[in-house]
Amino acid sequence: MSRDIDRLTELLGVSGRVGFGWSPLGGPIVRLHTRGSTAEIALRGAQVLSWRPRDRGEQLWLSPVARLDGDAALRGGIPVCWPWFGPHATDNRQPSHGFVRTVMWRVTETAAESCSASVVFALESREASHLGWPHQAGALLTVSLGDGLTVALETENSGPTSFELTQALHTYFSVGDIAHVRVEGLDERAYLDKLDGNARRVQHGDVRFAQEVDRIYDSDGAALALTDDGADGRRIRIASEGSASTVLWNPWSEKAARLGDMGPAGAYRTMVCVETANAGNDVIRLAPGRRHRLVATYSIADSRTQ
Ligand code: TA6
Repeated sequence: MSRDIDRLTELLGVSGRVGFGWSPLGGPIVRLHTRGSTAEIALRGAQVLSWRPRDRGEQLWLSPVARLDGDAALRGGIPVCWPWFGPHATDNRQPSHGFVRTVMWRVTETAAESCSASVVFALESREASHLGWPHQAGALLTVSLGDGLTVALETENSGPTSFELTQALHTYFSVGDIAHVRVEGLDERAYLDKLDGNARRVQHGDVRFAQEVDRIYDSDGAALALTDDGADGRRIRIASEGSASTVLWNPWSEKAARLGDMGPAGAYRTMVCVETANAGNDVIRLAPGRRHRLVATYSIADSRTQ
């Protein structure tokens, strides 16, 4: 693999801006650098593992037991759930959240501009689906690092039949303590409560976390903000394109213990998932030759008013 890294560096590296290397988690990664900000993305799953904006610490959460060389999807960062979200609708042999989190994506492009650095990963469904998927599609994942971080997942239906696409950029944010965390922008929005048979409810005010939360909100492209009052009011703005739903998830203590890869007891208190998605009733029906882009853009707000 070191020869592959050398070759990627030769073909696609940009000195001081786009580098390739080996993560201590056990797999190849791309490192992006722009004006003091950095990001790291694993080739396995095209999974963002780290985002450190200039003069700020790590914004993403990684399980303390995260590995890139295991069989399971790495818990943390920004997993790519594609071409379905959650359990497969009809085939329980299929993996949850699709089949692209544990396969190597190809790096096809890199770029370094004055204010940004980016990398493009590509994958064809026929390369990745081990249990078979009755459609053909190509996926492109573009990560762009500037003052913020933008992740775009583009799907093209390259086959002869239409299919229903559900997906998510399943982002794990690092927080001081879940008890002091709020998600703003979903007031009066309806949501499906996955912990209560997908009961349909309405959100009142900011979303706070005092127990397991697993909800699919009809966010309809609303601008959101994750505020961590326990970490000097750190506030991350979350913008989206091509998404009408947002998933909020914290497993809390019992589910975290059952998952087995969340790390030590209490680790769940230091994370929250805010997932830019097409999930629940937000299903994309993609005709042959058509494309869809799902985009999440994260930026640090310097004050509570931004
Ligand atoms: O997005 C929330 C969710 O669907 C939860 O129900 C939980 O399953 C979580 O994703 C993690 O899924 P994973 O397959 O990564 O364990």
